[in-house]
Amino acid sequence: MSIDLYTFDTPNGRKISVALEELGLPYRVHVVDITAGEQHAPEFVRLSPNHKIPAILDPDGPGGHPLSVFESGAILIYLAEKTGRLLPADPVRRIRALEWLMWQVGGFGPMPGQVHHFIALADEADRRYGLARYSAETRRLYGVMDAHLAVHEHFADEFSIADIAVLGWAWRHARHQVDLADFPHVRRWYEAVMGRPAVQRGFAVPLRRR
Ligand SMILES: N[C@@H](CCC(=O)N[C@@H](CS)C(=O)NCC(=O)O)C(=O)O
Repeated sequence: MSIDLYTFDTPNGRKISVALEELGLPYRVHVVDITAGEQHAPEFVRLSPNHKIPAILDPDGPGGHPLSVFESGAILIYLAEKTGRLLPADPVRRIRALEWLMWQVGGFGPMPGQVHHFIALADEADRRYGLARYSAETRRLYGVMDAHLAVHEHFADEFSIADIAVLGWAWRHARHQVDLADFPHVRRWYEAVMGRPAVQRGFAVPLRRR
């Protein structure tokens, strides 16, 4: 049975279409147009009480019962555990993947997300402080990634849900005004994971109605 994916064409939304493609799980997309306020519709809030995409509904959850999941990090863990893939079973390798997954959800998402917000403000006085603060922190996070990827092929020991989580936001590097030429190890990793056929399918699936 297909998993119902409630999402939109955004960094957090793309993580899940990429993961579903990588895992080869059948799914149906339900576009939740957050620019039109559809994240506040009562039927969506029943799945995602934080009023944010993405969310999934798995009709074939544990015990054969339907299960809904919100928060992209939780969805990635759920899908990895459902399939036994993209999250190592070995406790040390598993925690390495979870560290970077949490790092993304807690930092490399909220920080570039603030850059996207402040950069769009028309008023220069409103824009200046927020853009300076969040751009600096976003660049610092790229530096953290670059140092890690200088000595690791992937975020964990192998391609995992941590790579997918980070990729959702690295995909928007131009929008938060980061030139990957400044972070050569991030660029090497980015080009490699973007070259994966399933990743390309996950970014190509239409997540907007128009
Ligand atoms: N921590 C959440 C963040 C989700 C999130 O921020 N989603 C954004 C789109 S990328 C959203 O739904 N925004 C709509 C709104 O804030 O009203 C996750 O990782 O799933």
